[in-house]
Amino acid sequence: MHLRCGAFKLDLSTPQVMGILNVTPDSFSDGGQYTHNESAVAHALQLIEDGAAVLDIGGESTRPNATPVPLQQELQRVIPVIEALVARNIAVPISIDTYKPAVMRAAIEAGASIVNDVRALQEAGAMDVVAASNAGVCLMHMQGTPQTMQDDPQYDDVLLEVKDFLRARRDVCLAAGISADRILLDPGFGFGKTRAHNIALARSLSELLDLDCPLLVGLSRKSVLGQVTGNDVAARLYASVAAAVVSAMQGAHLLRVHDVKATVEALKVVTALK
Ligand code: 7PJ
Repeated sequence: MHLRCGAFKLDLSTPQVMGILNVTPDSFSDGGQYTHNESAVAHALQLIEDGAAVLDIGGESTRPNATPVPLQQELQRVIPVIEALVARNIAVPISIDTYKPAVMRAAIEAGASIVNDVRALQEAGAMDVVAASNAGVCLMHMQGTPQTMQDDPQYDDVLLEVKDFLRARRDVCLAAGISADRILLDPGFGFGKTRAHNIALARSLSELLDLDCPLLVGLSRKSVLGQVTGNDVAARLYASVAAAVVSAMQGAHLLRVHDVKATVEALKVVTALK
């Protein structure tokens, strides 16, 4: 199993880590710490040293009720960081966490190799931007929008509905000429899901392997882990590592995490003992 993305062929035969690099001032867990270009670059280099196989750069928080960021501001946040990292010839692909086609295009031009889209390329023009590039793409499931998604999410069968959505979006990508080895699929933990929905999905993650694309899982520091442990966001490291381990045991290929060093080490044990 591998992912083709830009100039990279990412080996996913063992579970790998995508390190989160937020350059938003209001991200819920490390908001405000990495808004300056220099400190964002320094953090990114640390994540690579800690073993991240991908860096995921985001300039707009998608937490529930987050305020949308205007296009120009999002560009100003993320593009200089991508350019600075590309100029340093880093050895890992850069992923851009955005749903805006103009940000996707600018990020790819600046050297990003993966588009991580919580709206699964449903924004007008987004599919065309990715299809016209050689970037990889992560298609994530979300019910509703970040403004309203946690109000009262409802499913008849959460696994079936998430799986049908991901299959349909994958098929639209294939029809647009984006080959299956450029596509990551993600059930979107916390995006329009209750605690019960998140847990049901986590338990049946392996069912998504039928879709024949590598799976990305983002559970790091998320509220479901707070609900399970009673810990607030600053104290969810152990829970996050446990969630990454369980996900990898069920077949997840890429774990999107804040705590790269701890997760990379835990995943080495998964790989050795599985
Ligand atoms: C995810 C994401 C996720 C993907 C965020 C947070 C909220 N992208 N972006 N999957 N979550 N693909 O990190 O808690 O789960 S932002």
